Amino acid sequence: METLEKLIYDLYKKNARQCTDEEIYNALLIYTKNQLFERGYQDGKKKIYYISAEFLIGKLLSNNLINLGIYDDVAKFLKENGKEIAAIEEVEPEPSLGNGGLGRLAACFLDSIATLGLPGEGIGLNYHLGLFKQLFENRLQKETPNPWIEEHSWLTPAGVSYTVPFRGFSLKSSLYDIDVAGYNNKSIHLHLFDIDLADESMVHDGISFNKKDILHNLTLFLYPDDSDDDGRKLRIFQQYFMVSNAAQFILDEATKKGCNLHDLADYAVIQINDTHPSMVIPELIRLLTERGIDFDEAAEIVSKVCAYTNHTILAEALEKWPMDYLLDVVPHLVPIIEKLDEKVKEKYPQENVAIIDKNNLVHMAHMDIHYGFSINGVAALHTDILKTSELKAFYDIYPEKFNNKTNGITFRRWLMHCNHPLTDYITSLIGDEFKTNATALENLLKYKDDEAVLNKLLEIKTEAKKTCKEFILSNTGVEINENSIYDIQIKRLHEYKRQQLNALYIISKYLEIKGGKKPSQPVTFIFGAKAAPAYVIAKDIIHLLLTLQDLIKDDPEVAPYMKLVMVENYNVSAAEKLFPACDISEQISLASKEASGTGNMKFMLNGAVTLGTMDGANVEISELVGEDNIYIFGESSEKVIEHYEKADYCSRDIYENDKHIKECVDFIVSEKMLALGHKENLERLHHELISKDWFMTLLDFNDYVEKKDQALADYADRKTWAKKMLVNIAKAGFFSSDRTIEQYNNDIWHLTPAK
Ligand code: 8GP
Repeated sequence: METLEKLIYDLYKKNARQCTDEEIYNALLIYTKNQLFERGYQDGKKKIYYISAEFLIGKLLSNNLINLGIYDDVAKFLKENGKEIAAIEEVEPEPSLGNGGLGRLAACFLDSIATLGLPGEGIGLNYHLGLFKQLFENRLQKETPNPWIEEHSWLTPAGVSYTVPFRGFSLKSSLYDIDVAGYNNKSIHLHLFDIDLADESMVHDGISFNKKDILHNLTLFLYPDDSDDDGRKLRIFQQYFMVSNAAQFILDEATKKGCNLHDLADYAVIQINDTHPSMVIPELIRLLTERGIDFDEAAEIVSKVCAYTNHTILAEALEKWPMDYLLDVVPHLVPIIEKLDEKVKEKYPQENVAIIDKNNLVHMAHMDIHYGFSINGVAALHTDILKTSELKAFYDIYPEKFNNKTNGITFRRWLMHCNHPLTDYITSLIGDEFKTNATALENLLKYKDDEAVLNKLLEIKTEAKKTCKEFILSNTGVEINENSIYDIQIKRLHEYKRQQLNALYIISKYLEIKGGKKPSQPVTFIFGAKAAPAYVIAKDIIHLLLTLQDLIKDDPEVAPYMKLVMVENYNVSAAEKLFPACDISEQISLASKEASGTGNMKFMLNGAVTLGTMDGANVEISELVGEDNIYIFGESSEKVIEHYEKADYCSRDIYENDKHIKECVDFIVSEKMLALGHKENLERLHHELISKDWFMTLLDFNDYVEKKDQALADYADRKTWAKKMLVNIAKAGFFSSDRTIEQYNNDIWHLTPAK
């Protein structure tokens, strides 16, 4: 730590004890960046380029210190100087470069790529104001800008710039890099392209801005509001800017290493993360033909380089761009896309696999599948559904392209960084092999009847709950009971994820307590979720939760037995405080709709027990832990798909024929609720549940109540519960993103890891 001490003195002419937390943070930022630079970067002939609109990387300081192997030394040094590393962590702003699961997955993957010694890079955009910062005002979500870039930051200008052509003008890019450290290994780069003229001052009234002013707005926000034409076109501007820079960068790197373009596939493999980067296909073809390669060969080369990951089966999330938009923004890609489409139509004339459909919509996923060599889903069930229903027509043509890569999470962040006490305890029991070989966690199973171990696990959980209670108090102003059961649902807000189902359960408990039936154990229901700014019903659900939060908190008859808290601006930093503290993990999507989920994995790794449907990776979790260690409810995915096919689900029938359900649903618009909440929001949501309920909330309600009641009752038998916790932790090894990345590499990328 001498160099750190010296650096601090050189910077501030005083020693660490006399510095402010901000000064220490800045010194550590410089120190860590230097260490990463000295350690060097993964390199090799062939590289994986992971292109993604989102990288939800979270704060970087502690994670980098862990991966550099100096976390403990730095923490000790700080302590000796009267500082707490936790306080220093608070100084760091969280990069706002992502939204949800897909973005966080990309971040976990970069960590694992570096850790496994694979040559790779992430490529995305440098959004100045992020997604948005969520505020609660009047029990409604309000979006405000989320600036995160400071004068000193993890971004390093790379001195790289390209020209990106649009219709009628072009834009110059500037590249910024963030180093992503491997655990005990070299780093890789996250490359973030930006424009120099981005003008944050044009944003007013929350997150409104002139969507037409591309020269100044291009990199302001991730997922700008696409409820109008200009918003949708802005997304195309962003996507093309991202992939054109990526394509130019990749060709530059490859040619510098001796690639003659014909052999590009020996130098580069591109993973297209959902459809946002799909235009990289026509863009690469454009650049290759510009450099003298004929069209057919260019298309063939690109098809050997590009692989596509699908993250959702929700039709509205599979991007289809009107040809008119593309003509307006990137007319030079249009003849290329048309040619690609013609080639497809010659061979496969059926409408459902066309790139350009009869309404002149360009199906980005279809282009990826025809002109990529691999398509993968993100959990076993999801990949099965892709093959047998959503993308069946493509599976019939290209069975060899389809493969599954069940998602994973990096244990460096989601255990070692966010839960030091649990990490240390596991290490004391089974050594630290699990840090590089996650399945070694199974060695914990030999302690599953060891009372001392089980008690210690409970003790660690209780401590985490106390810490989390402090966080919740500062975030929401609500004091929760650390001896209550923590039941947590944290994820993007979407009707298919069914936060509304959880809310209906809470209403039913509320009514029970009011009717005199007190639960034997107090419960705290914790939520965290952002709703897309234009997603009306999702925002109504937030309003319902916030209204219930206040109703319950201020009712002395109910508050001692249950609380509901909704964390404001749920992000990675909040997640790191919530996962370790959870008892019951809510994974209650309508079966078939959640592609995988990754929060479910983080919870189990930190000793929470899942309450979930047979959806996404829940299916694999349940197979691993066995039925005694998970609570499963709800309709199966086959049945759900059948309901959609037959269009025979009618929520109103259920509502009218089940008194209890009717009572809970109607409570949303009861006098009590309307006295606190807004009529418009609550009535709209009430109406939606009765007249549509597209994600079949009412169908699963009774089964959910039964299983949730069971889980809450089982919690009382502390020893048996602790055993469930232990089994969940022990079986979480499969969900390490190191395993996932190894599979991507073995089956898709074929890179040679550094020794
Ligand atoms: C998510 C899926 O919803 C989730 O099941 C999966 O675990 C995760 O991707 C990683 O594979 N999808 C998204 O985050 C997503 O579709 N985001 C849209 C805003 C693009």
